[in-house]
Formats: sequence, C-alpha cells, structure tokens
Amino acid sequence: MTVPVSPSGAEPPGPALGVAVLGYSFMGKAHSNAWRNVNAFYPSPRVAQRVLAGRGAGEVAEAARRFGWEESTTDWRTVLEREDIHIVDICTPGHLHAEQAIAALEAGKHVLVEKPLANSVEEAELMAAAAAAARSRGVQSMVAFNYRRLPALALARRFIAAGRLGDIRQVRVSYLQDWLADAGAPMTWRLRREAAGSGAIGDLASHAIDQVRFLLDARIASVSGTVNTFVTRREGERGPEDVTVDDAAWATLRLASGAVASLEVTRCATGRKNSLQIDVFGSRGGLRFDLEHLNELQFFDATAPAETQGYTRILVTEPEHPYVGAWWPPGHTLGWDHTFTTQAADFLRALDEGAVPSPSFEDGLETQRALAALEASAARASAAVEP
Ligand code: SOE
Repeated sequence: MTVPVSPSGAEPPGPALGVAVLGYSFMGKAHSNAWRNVNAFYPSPRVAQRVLAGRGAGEVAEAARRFGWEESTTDWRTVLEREDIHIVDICTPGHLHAEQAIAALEAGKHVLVEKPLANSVEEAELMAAAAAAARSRGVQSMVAFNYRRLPALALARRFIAAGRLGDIRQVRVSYLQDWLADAGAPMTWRLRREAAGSGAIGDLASHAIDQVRFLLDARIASVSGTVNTFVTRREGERGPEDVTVDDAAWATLRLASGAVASLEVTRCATGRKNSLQIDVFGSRGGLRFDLEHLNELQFFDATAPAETQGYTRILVTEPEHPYVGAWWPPGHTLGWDHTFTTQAADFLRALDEGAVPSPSFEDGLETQRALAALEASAARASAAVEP
C-alpha cells in the first residue's frame, strides 16, 4: 500500500516557524542547506523555508529553487513586513549585518547572523544593544560560529570544563587557507575593507578567538598582534584595485584565567585549503583537534601510567558524544555541513524553550573587541631588531 504525503512534501501539517535567509552565495547556501535538513533530523519545532533574499534576481531565484525555498526576493525589507516570517538569518557581507539585524529585531523577528557579528566594535555594540532590548520583548538572537557545533570541539569543551586537563596554560590555534596565495586570484568583496571590515582577521581570527572563548570559558584580557597583506593589488571586474584588508594575522592573547593563546590565521598558506588546528595544554593533559579529521579528538592524559601515556584518538561518532545522536548509528562520521544544521537546531530549541541562544550578540561583541584589539596592536610600532 502506498500512502500519500502532505502536498508540501514530507512536511506534516501544523504550525511552523517561517524562515527567511538574506544572502545566497557561500554562507547563504550553507545556511539554506541547514534549514532544508533541520526538520528531518530535529523535528521540533518545525520550520518553513519561506523566502531567500539576494541582489541578483535570476541567481537568487535559481538558488531558492535548488534549496527548497517557497519564494525569492531582491528586497530584504519586504521580508520584515511579513507575518509568516519569524526568523531572519543574515548571510550577507559584513557591512550589511548591523542595518539588517537591527531592523529585523525591531520588526520582532528572531535573528541569526553569520560571523563575524559586524565590521566594527561600534556596529557590534549597536547590535548587542538592539539584541538586549529585543530579548526583553521575547525576541531572540544568535551569532553563527558554526564550529561550536562540531562534536569533537564540543567534547573538548566538556573535557576542559570537567577538569580533565587540569589548569589550562596554553592554547594554539591556526586557521590556514590558500585561496589568496595566487597573486592572480581575483578581487572580491572579501578584500574590500568597506564591505568586509577586515580580511583574515574577521573571516578566520573570529573563529579562532571564538573557539578560545568557547573552549576555555575565559575572558580575553589583552591582545598583541601583527598583520600582513602579501598581495596589495588584484584584478577585478572594475580593473586593478588596491586590496584594503589583511591577508594574514598573528596574535598572542592573554586570558583573564592566566592562560595564554597564540593564533595564526591566513588565506595565503599555499597548500592548506581549510585547515583549523587547535592544541590545548593543561597541567594534567592535552587536547588536539584538526578540521581535516573533524570526527576525531586527540586526548593526552598525563595522569595515566607513564608506560601507557600518549595521545589517544577518540572517534567522536558515538551517541554519548555531543550532537552525534541526532544523526547516524555509532561509528558513522559527520561533515562540515552538519555544523550548520545543528546550529539551526540549537537556535530553534532555544526559541522553543524561551532560552537565550548561544553564542549571543554579546559574545559576538566580545570577539569583535578582541579583533579590534588585534588590529590596534598591529598598528603600533613593534620593536626593531638592532643590526
Ligand atoms: C572563507 O574564508 C570561509 O568560508 C569563512 O568565511 C567561513 O567562516 C569558514 O568556515 C570557511 O572559510
């Protein structure tokens, strides 16, 4: 016997939270994929993919069709007037985040914003203030740092919080990409300060700093950094243009807990495609994570007998591990895209429970302050080495 499903596909009848995504390129696609899958893997509360908004009418209509949206629009403001939209998910370039997020919160929509929260501390402060005001009216917000939803990193946080590493002394984070290593790589909005705010700093150091804050649950007290732009002019649609952001940045972070973290982020690391590596060293143990092996966490237990000591590879694919249970049977791996679906599910759960979703705009603001401190420190003279 065959049984028909509801007219709108596998969606059961009943109320759903209407979602709009603003932006349809890389991050818009990653978030669209999340909203498309979230009902199937996390059935409650349910969402309806109402509208995808973007600048190019043809491109946004095509993206909407492929990712299962009911409609597309080139005017994001119309989205805010609609009563059937409850969540606005912002995946546009950074210079639009503050205007769009504040307008959406004021219109009573729950807001998710792709990282970094904003292009400047000033914008981030306005956004955090708008989020606090909206929260008092039951309207929630969250900044999308998707790596918080990697099971291995959520497990690392659990180990650290449980004291399994003892006192945390040092953290090393490197986030290395190479899509700008070729001097012939074209100009994009990501290389214009007025659109992106910064380069590897906002794009990659924001993830690195968020991970330090997430894993250690500690406040960043000070930052000392340096930045570099290796290719200062690139060819684009408008002809040759100056690159007005950094290609790479390095920083040392002092945490209020007494720990020290070092960071290296770059989009010019020839051969490194999307390499996020994290080491955490404590008085009783160490942890190591590598995004190229994202289902694994390496754990060193310094309290084990010396003859058996060594980094142990934990395959983070078991129902006992964070986030894994919603997916496949034990031992079956997850990928980069799952983090976005899990992020959407966590956001929906918080809305359902009336809880404050995490990371909040206030968290995004803290990270923005650390990014600004990195840039400010880099702008100061460093000590010259005497010849
Ligand atoms: C581009 O460098 C980028 O897509 C970042 O913007 C994302 O946040 C990161 O997850 C992958 O790289």
